[in-house]
Amino acid sequence: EFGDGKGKAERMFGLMDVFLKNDPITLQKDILDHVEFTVAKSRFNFDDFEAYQALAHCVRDRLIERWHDTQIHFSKKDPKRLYFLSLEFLMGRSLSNSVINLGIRDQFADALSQLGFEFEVLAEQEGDACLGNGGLARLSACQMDSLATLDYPAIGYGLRYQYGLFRQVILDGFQHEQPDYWLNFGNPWEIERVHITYTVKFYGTVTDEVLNGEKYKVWVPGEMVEAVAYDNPIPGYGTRNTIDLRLWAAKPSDQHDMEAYNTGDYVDAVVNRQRAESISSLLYPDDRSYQGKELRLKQQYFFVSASVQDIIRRFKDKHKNFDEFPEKVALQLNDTHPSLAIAEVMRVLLDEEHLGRKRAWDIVCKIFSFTTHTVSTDALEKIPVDLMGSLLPRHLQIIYDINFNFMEELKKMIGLDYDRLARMSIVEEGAVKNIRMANMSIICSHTVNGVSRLHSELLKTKLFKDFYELWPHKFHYKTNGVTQRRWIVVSNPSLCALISKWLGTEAWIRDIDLLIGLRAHVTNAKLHQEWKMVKKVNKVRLAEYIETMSGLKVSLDAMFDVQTKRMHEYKRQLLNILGIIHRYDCIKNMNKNDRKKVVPRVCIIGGKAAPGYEMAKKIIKLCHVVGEKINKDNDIGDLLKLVFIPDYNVSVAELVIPGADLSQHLSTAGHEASGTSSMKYLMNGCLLLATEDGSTIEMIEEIGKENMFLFGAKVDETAALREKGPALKVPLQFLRVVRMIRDGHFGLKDYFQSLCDKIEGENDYFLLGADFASYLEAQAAADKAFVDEERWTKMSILSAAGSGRFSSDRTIQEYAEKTWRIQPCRCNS
Ligand code: H53
Repeated sequence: EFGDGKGKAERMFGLMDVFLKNDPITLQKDILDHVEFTVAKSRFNFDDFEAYQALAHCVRDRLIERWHDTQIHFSKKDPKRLYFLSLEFLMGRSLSNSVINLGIRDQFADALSQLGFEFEVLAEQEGDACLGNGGLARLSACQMDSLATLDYPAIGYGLRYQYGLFRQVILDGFQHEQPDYWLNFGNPWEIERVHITYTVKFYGTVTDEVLNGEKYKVWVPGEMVEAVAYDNPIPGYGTRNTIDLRLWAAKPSDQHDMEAYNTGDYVDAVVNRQRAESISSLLYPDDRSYQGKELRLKQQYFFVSASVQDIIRRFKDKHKNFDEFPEKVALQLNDTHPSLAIAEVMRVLLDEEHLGRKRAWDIVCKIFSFTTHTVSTDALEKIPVDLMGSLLPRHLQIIYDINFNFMEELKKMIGLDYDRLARMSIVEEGAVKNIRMANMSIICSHTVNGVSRLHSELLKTKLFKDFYELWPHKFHYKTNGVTQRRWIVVSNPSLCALISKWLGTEAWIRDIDLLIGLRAHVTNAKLHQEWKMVKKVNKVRLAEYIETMSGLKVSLDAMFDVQTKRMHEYKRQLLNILGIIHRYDCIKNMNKNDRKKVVPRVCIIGGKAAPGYEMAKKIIKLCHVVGEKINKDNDIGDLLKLVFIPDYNVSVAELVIPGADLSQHLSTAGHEASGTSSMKYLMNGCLLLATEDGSTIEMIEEIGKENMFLFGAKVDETAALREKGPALKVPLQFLRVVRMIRDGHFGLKDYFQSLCDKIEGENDYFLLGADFASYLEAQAAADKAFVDEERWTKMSILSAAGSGRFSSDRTIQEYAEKTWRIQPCRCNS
């Protein structure tokens, strides 16, 4: 890192000001230079993909320039930094987002058009970086964008998986998973740092050693792997600040298996070296179920160990001792996946820095904050003690030690309430002993955040009740948010232009609260006309996509009704499909006159199912068989269509969300911690049909009940409904549609029986039957509103106008001020 004071680097930088220019001639030359020398194609002959590669490198150069400036600035100022640890970052594409945040999109578009290329066409060439599963992972990506934009000195740490989330391919209506080898054509958005490597240790034994009369533990590892840094610059909008997302890749260590070489087992030793790389080879595709897999634990420790070494190295560059560590370092645990960082910091401070237990523990308690994303006990991570002991023997000792001390303290506070002590212990006793990662995270963090107000209430009253009663001050929430840069500016340029025009400023792109200004024009006929036009443009784009993908032509006059998210029973895609069957059934039974009153719908469903999640996969298949029947029924025509959009990912979302009229968020109340896709739809002026769950409850406060279609049991009603069991009344329409599936109306009678079994009678844990009537009412209300164009447009404008609270800028600001206690550090040069 660069030195203090007026070093050579600073003087040179001062002379050069902005190093790379962005006038059309420079840009064209730079693009052609990259065609010729980076892509190694002739500048007289290159195709769209090669042009994209060259363009990406050109943008990368500019990112690197600002990234350097920012790092130098941070290093000089030495502010308290936030280290954001997450096993998943769902970044999607980078090109458009980068040029927009750098403020040079138009310059690039002009330069390209003079070369005979269209910016949008080239942007389409880029593949998605899918290093995450769903909501949690995309949230990390949105938060990185906000951290950069708000000038916070932050670094994200994660894993550079070679295989991202599987590609979903639909064959005959069934989901198949294909590997996503996303690095095939290189990745211009990362910088490989061959010199930034750390050794990560695994297995082995722990011995005692004496140094200067003091006893220390020494971990003698059985395996060592190198972590190599890959830096991904994240540009802020309207600022030079460009922060770092540092992802680690596993490489064999030179120290690896020296013994094997010495004993002459050369071939085996080389093969073993190769195995080391498997640590960062793939992203686990199940986003909620935890299986005690060794490779997964290895991934977690690998990225945590490399990150902690990097953080401590950076701190020691500037400081002689650890006194100021808590004033300079905030470590954020994105769920429990990185929670081994707690034991790792403890280990380094104890065994390597020799700080002594009291000081080490004191530091640990001041630097960690933890955000949990789940509402269910089943989703909490547990690591079998045997696995932990074999892979990380020293960490297991440290965890036991933390737990012992905690239990002793706890006994003093609550007495010998053994049940409660057992519930709160980090170690779960039972046939298999487990380490409860959430308990460890709560005990060792100064703050525990939920992701919506309701979520936080559930944490306090259910999931972590014991801890809340002990430490009420630790429990907080920061309602999730999404970045308007990606979800309006990049994905909906027409809406972006319209908003700026009507607000008379582009400042809302950094200051989302300004969106509220749209309310002042909500009855303006001119705005209505333009607003409808924007929606139309986006619907055309989506309709074209549907046609190229499935061959299905859809009517633009129909309501585009969308549900896109991971497939989960609790998210109740099944409720949507049952509703569609009901609608189909009704239309079939109508006379010609009544049919004229039907609001035509294009129902769109998209989302991936975890490969081992059978029920979710059956729902996908059901969606296809129902779609096939409806779409082929000429008698129905444009009144109803059902489309499944395969391989839903960030770039598909960018296309689908702006084109939606209505979006559905159907989780059984109390099951969605927050939900973030609803925020993206809302910002795009899409109306919500939703249960009162997660962050929707807060949306009601911003948008008003009258501008949404709400339905279903509330969170405090679900338990009573479940208790009713067989006595629970479900509407006849519900029984009828389930019967249609059971009777083979859509084929595959036997295959769907188990699906039907799960939603009938006592088995209907997610209360589809109980909520069905109210769901249909909400759907009818949506139909009614849709035919009143003026009312619908007004509701749409009010949805977007009221979405400001759901920007990740607001979330990040709250975290920065209340949890991490960090200050902006703007690089002005
Ligand atoms: O995290 C989102 C929430 C959403 C929640 C989701 C999530 C995952 O994506 C994966 C695992 C997990 O436990 C939770 O389901 O409600 O909006 C971001 O906080």
